Amino acid sequence: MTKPLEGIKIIDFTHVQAGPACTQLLAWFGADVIKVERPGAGDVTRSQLRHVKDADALYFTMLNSNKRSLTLDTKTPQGKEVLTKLIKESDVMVENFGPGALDRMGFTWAHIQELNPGMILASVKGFSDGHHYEDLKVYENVAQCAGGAASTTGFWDGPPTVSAAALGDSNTGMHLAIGILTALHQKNKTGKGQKVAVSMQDSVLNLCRVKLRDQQRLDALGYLEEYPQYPHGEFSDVVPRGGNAGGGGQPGWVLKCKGWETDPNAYIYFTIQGHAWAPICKALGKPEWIDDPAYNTAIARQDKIFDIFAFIENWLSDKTKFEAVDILRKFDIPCSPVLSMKEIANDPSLRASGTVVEVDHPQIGKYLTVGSPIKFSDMTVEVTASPLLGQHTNEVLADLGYSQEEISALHDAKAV
Ligand code: CAO
Repeated sequence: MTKPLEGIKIIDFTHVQAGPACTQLLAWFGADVIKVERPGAGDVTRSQLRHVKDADALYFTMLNSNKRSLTLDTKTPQGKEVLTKLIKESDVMVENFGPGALDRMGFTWAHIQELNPGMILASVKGFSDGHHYEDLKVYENVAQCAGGAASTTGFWDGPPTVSAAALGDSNTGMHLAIGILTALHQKNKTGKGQKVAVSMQDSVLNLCRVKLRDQQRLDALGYLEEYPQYPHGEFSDVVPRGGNAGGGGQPGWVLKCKGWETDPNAYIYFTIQGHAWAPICKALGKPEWIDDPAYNTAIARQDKIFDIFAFIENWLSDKTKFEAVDILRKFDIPCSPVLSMKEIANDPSLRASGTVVEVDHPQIGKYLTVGSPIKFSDMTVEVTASPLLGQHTNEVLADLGYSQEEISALHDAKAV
């Protein structure tokens, strides 16, 4: 079975997480992704947080599966020549270097277009072109702070808080993948490539859009009715941190279940969605709340929301998080156990769906990774091991038409 992106050749000039997450996704879907890395060193994540001495670290293997690795020193004349050939033969080049690095290497967008007018150049930067911080190098948490996630995450009496989810890195990579596929679709019609640029700040903000909604509601009203601060707390002129309240507007909270005293994840997330109120009352054994005007609307409940949560916690106190969800699901109530990474790693459903996959690697043996979260009816995504540094150098050079002697000369010159 052919894969949808088979025949698309991608120069993967990415490192760390934001860029590699994008190109890994495209490789899963069939693109030939050639990871270009500096000889001797490679992507810095190969050696970051290793758990097996001298082997590629999980940080690398979990973001670079299904790719080929070409070592190339693009600052040498011979390395530039190889890159030039590669550009002429490829469809997409993806990079997430620091600002200006590609230009300093001699590969400006204008030059790339001269070499290959069909080329799609896809870039991740911390901030967008022309932004007053465009010169900054950026990592994950920097982007979460710049994109509005940190100021709106956490509890009102604590500091701004970053999320464990890679909102700045992998999320930006996913945005870039959408941009690349869009540009490829356009190229099918026009034959022309284009530059696709995604900033980490913008990608974080795109996920914080409801908080920009809330800022405007706050400006207009002076309060936000679904936040825990309403009606008793104080609002300033900026969107406050709402703890575990639902960001979209559905009041909910993380609630303790049986065993919370010793298990840090013995909790469920419980949403008091408007339409779920009647089933919730039935499940909790409080049918009298269904039509009681003091309880039957979200706004009526808000001033006693923590009393309601305390009542639910009392109901949960003799139930594990899994037992509680099994009861609540029968009433069609939106909820979930708070799952630890250990529980996720061992979840049979996630294994069966290919979302958690076991991969065999020549240096570190078997390890788990997150497979494609996107499922297709006509394609099963197979996750293969990430390449060792330079594993495909000779193969890629031969594909480009280099003879064995020329390949040896490139090695001797330390260009590959
Ligand atoms: N051959 C020769 N030189 C190479 C090379 C190769 N194959 N690959 C990279 N280099 C060079 C670059 O040309 C650059 O050289 P100059 O600065 O001298 O022009 C140099 O390596 C450093 O590149 P860099 O700026 O990308 O790397 P850094 O470690 O200093 O910064 C990072 C890392 C991530 C902060 C920066 O790349 C960045 O801001 N990227 C954009 C935002 C981003 O993607 N951040 C998320 C990363 S995931 O958390």
